[in-house]
Amino acid sequence: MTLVGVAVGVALAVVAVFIPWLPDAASEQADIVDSVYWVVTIICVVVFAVVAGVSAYAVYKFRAPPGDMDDGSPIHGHTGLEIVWTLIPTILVTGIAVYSGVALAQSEELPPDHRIIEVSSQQFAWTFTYPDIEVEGGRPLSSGELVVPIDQTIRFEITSKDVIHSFWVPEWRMKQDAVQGITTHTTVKPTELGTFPVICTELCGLGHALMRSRARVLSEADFQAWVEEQKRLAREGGAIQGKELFTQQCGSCHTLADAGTTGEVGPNLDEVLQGVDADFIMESIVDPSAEIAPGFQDGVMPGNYGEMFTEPQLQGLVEYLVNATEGGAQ
Ligand code: HEC
Ligand SMILES: [Cu+2]
Repeated sequence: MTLVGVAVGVALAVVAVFIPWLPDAASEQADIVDSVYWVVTIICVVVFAVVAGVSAYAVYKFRAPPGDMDDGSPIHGHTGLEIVWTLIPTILVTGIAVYSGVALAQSEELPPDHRIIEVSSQQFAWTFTYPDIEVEGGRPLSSGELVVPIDQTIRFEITSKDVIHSFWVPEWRMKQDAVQGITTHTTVKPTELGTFPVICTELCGLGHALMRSRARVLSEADFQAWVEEQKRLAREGGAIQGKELFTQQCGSCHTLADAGTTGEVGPNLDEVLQGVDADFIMESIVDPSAEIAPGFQDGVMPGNYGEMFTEPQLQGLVEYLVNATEGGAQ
């Protein structure tokens, strides 16, 4: 009976292992997490198969013949069996706990040359701040997309301005809640170049499904070039930079023909910005709660653009929106 169970278990485990269920593993942590995941999955599949196989066999083998209305024979337990089915799970569960603990400790190991990136979340946007990179005006570089160099360990310091969110890049595997009032952490060492989604994986309100950004993993040289470009943008502002900012930060919620964006969470800016002036646009960006566009809700548009963007960036954004909508009795 047990042999049948074991055979089914092995067959199912083979199926489980050879179908690519998981996203690519693009960080050192991903390999560690995946090992734990597969070891636990295989143990579960085998245990399930043994139990289900034995049960199914017993149901068939010991079924009552038609018309048999007798009671079953009285059974008083079996000490040997009971010891075995207590001992095996105890050993398995303890083993899994120790193995997971070691994996967790390994994945959070921080080499001395790690980089810190602050992840700030709010309904419904991510802001990534690089505390050791300074831009115009002495403020730290911050960005709506996460850009990191490859092969460098990053310690993410995660906070929330409102409800609980959760920071997750599936290809990196590490996932950490963002909770108002405390700073949580996670560690990732990206090992693959490319662009990956940043997802909020804690239901956080109306715009939860749109609370996405992207993580770009660049070579060290490209990363430095990106940093220089960000510094230049922060210094110069201007309508061209405004367009880029708009596409990156605002397009997921707003439709604007000139930028080719089609978001529908907020008002269609091609329509609502007709004939409004630059001051109104500036106020709408830095203080979206001051006036709520009819038919829309307060608290959906992020309220921190005033802190996130430099003055030249804000000016550039407004200038761009005025031009793009041909509104603006400047
Ligand atoms: C998460 C979705 C979201 C994002 C991201 C977002 N907005 Fe909004 N926006 C809204 C919503 C919803 C409203 C309507 C409620 C209000 O007026 O606050 C709005 C209102 C506005 C208005 C005022 C429209 C009017 O007629 O009152 C402007 C201008 C605007 N957004 C520009 C921007 C810009 C520029 C950005 C990027 C820096 C941006 N928004 C990012 C959702 C968003
Ligand atoms: Cu969220």
